[in-house]
Amino acid sequence: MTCEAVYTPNSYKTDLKPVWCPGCGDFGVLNSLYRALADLKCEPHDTVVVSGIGCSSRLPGYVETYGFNSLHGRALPIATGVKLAAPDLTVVAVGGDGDGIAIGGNHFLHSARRNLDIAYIMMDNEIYGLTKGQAGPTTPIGDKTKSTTYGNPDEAVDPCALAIAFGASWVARGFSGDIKGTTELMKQAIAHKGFAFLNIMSPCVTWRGDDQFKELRAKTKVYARSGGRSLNVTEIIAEAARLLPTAKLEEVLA
Ligand SMILES: Cc1ncc(C[n+]2csc(CCOP(=O)(O)OP(=O)(O)O)c2C)c(N)n1
Ligand code: SF4
Ligand SMILES: [Mg+2]
Repeated sequence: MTCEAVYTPNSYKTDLKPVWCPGCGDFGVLNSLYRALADLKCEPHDTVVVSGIGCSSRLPGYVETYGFNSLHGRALPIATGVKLAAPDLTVVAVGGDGDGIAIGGNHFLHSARRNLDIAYIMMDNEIYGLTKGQAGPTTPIGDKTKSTTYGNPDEAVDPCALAIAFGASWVARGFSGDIKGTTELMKQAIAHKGFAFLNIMSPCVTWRGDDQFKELRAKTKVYARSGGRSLNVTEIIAEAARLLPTAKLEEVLA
């Protein structure tokens, strides 16, 4: 007789209490991940959560699986090593926009291109949170931050568009304030066989103010492309079409 373990979201909580600021969007991401792991019945001993450095990169310490809080920008090389050494493990890489698009940008592009079976969850607050609020690659043009007191002079990068351009086989964008929707996207990303990129807009209440929550919710949109394996592509493309201006949609899906 075999006995299947029963997992609930609480099964994945560790004794560590998150040190994020009250109201940080990353709480929503963490709670969604607990739910997704439970729904997928991920065995903690067969699951690894790998991060770089940043507020968001503290997340592996709060998840009762194997975990690795590594170096700034290096979540994906380490996740790649784990997956190559032990292909049967479920590998989830997590981190911030700075970690994944600035210092780790090159790893992000080539991880998408290699299409290894890794789910990459980016907590995008459009800022360097841990180092006290400097502008990063996803900070909108014109935004005033600690390092751009007269307004950010640079155009922001769209991480989803980059992932699609480099061949990621599953791409989506969520919002940390929408736990139900984010959980669903995480389940799809983790179940997807190939590189799945999930860009979760996750407000930094300390360095971006209360309005960022509202702005990010309004901006949240979904892009997706699939190699035809585990996604209902029609559904996702329809969602993208609903949310994006036609010109942008054509550009992204071309
Ligand atoms: C090699 C290296 N360069 C710079 C830093 C300083 N540093 C730590 S976290 C960080 C940026 C964090 O921003 P992000 O990845 O977006 O995470 P967040 O804190 O916003 O969640 C930087 C520049 C570092 N730790 N290591
Ligand atoms: S500084 Fe910002 S990103 Fe970091 S824990 Fe606080 S609210 Fe979250
Ligand atoms: Mg950030």
